[in-house]
Amino acid sequence: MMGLIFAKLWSFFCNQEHKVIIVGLDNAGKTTILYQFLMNEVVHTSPTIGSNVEEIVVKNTHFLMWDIGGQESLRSSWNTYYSNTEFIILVVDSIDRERLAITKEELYRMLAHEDLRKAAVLIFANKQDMKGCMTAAEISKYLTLSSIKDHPWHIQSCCALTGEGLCQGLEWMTSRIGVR
Ligand code: G3D
Ligand code: MG
Repeated sequence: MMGLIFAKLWSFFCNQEHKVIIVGLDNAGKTTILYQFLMNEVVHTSPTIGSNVEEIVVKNTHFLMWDIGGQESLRSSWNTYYSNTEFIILVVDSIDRERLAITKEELYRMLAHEDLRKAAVLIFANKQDMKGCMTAAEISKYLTLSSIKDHPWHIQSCCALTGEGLCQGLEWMTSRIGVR
């Protein structure tokens, strides 16, 4: 049932041309979230186009996903994938308190980028099944999301292992499309 709704939402979303990039530190759960999308069989992957970049093409929609946990030297080329991005999905490991500062740094670096000025940001507070994890509210406060006025943003708690919360995240994204 859950899977069906998810597949419907996902295919609705994918039938339109909207570029989405999925970012987050390594181990945040990006690949697992992507796997949930792949299970709905409306997507296929193209070969890896870079050591830390994966491209997924669904009809005319391009999904570029990369880990921002790489070395500083690799990060400089990431912005070549920013142009025309409508949505940024930022995946946060809610148990990883130590590296939340790095995530914050990367978030604000992205938001300041010219090519991402029109992008809306969906933050997934992932791994909510883990004991002692930060809540979405705590992460929101730490990342000072309420200070972001020039980009639409939304934070959604989720568990990529079960798929819980992923639908709600996509729903927010589709609701944004109506606004534009
Ligand atoms: P990445 O692609 O962002 O680097 P992955 O991250 O998707 O590879 O996930 C990293 C690890 O976190 C994986 O564990 C994965 O199973 C786990 N993980 C992802 N999402 C969740 C979640 O919601 N809850 C829990 N408990 N674990 C999650 P392994 O052990 O395979 O490395
Ligand atoms: Mg990965």
